[in-house]
Amino acid sequence: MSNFVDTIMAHVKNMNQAEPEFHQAVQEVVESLEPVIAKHPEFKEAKILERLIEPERVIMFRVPWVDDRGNVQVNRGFRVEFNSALGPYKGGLRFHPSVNLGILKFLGFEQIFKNSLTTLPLGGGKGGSDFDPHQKSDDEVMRFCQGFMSELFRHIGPNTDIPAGDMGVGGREIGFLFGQYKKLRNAFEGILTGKGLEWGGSLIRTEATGYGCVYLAEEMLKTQQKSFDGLRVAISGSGNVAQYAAQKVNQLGGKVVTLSDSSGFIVDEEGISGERWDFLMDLKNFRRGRIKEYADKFKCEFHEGIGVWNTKADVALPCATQNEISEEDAQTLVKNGCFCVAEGANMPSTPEAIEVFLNNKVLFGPGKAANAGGVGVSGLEMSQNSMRISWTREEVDAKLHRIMKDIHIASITAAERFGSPGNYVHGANIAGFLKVANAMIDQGVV
Ligand code: NDP
Ligand code: 2IT
Repeated sequence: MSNFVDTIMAHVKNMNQAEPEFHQAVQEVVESLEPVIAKHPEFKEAKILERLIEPERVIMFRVPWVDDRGNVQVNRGFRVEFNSALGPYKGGLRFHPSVNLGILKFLGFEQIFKNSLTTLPLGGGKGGSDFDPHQKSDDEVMRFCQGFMSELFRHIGPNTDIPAGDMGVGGREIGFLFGQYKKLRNAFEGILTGKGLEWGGSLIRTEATGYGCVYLAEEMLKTQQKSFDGLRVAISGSGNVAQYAAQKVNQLGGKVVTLSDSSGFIVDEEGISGERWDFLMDLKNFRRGRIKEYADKFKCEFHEGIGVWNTKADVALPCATQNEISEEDAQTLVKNGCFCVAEGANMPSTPEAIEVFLNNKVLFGPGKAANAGGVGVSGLEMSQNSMRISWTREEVDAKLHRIMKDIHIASITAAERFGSPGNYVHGANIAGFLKVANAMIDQGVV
């Protein structure tokens, strides 16, 4: 490691102890930025990196609520308002028992660069709670969301901070959160994205992250004169991102052979499409069941625990959670012939896994580029809310496609310009950073 990276990382680790995911996210960006800082002494002088790694504001709060048995429960709520150089804070809310400040700081930090890559005027933020929506009734989820918003509403606004969904926060939760905000503020405002289509949501927002991930992978494949047609695709997760990544792969002629959840994974050699995909949608979005039920219904393989990456595939789309692809998983994927990986999830590959992919010339699209379609269409939802109009499905999909193609070009161009052609990790980090850094310089020391 160089002196520059060493110095920054020593500072980050000292100031943010016990936040390993945050350290990991910062380290990757700082390593990518070495050649940029060498060429731009003005960034060093203005202490851009030191300022970027410090959130502008962190809000932590108590969320008490009452469960169905009448017992009082207490969870912790967070909103990390990381950087507003390019626009109001923007990023999802995650409800998962693993949520803590370090996880939300890694997500908020990455969001700054991802949002910059979309080309839309969006700052970066993230929030959530250690509340676990699994096995909760709709009423319990509603009471929790109302409790959560009873504090969050003071901190957000259509020009200040606009949260959205992430793990454990989908259409149901966004509805409950929106209802409570409206009641408290007595204002119908676009303060959340991913809203219902009848009350301010955008067409294609539900599909956007999964579709965008496949569009980015398609662009990477094109650089090698390949397409999805006839390819075997392994996908992890079976939530929002995985579902629509699978649908888009099917539409482009690929075959999705795996999906997973936190209990295990399925391998379906018939391909997860048609009535099988419809069954999955009902299972996960309405019955809220386990992936094993899919295997029971269609008589395919189910394996408990992790191991989804042992499935032979040409393309891997990790769409579950952080650090789900270990070095060994990456080696197995490469050994089995995988030549393209696009991260639907945030930071699903460990640094060691990324090294394996890059050393083996795998087309590797990092999350900041590959999953930016979700927040991209969130930005489009905000525009439609401000103009009080709704674009058609075709219009939004075309804009999403354009955003993903532009992210591909911006990443390739920045990688080339700063000495690592073909490295989308460096390219995405650098392209995302440059706009934010220049905006921070323009806006002075604030
Ligand atoms: P969902 O909650 O809809 O789905 C998450 C899926 O991942 C579920 O199938 C879940 O299984 C599985 N999962 C979670 N933790 C683990 C684990 N430790 N091991 C195995 N499987 C696990 O979330 P999303 O689909 O929205 O999000 C998935 C990823 O995509 C996250 O990294 C998120 O940050 C990222 N992302 C999401 C965007 C969005 O618009 N929603 C935008 C950009 C990125 P189970 O139900 O059993 O917990
Ligand atoms: O990680 C992400 O980009 C998201 N969860 C979506 C954020 C958003 O504001 O749509």
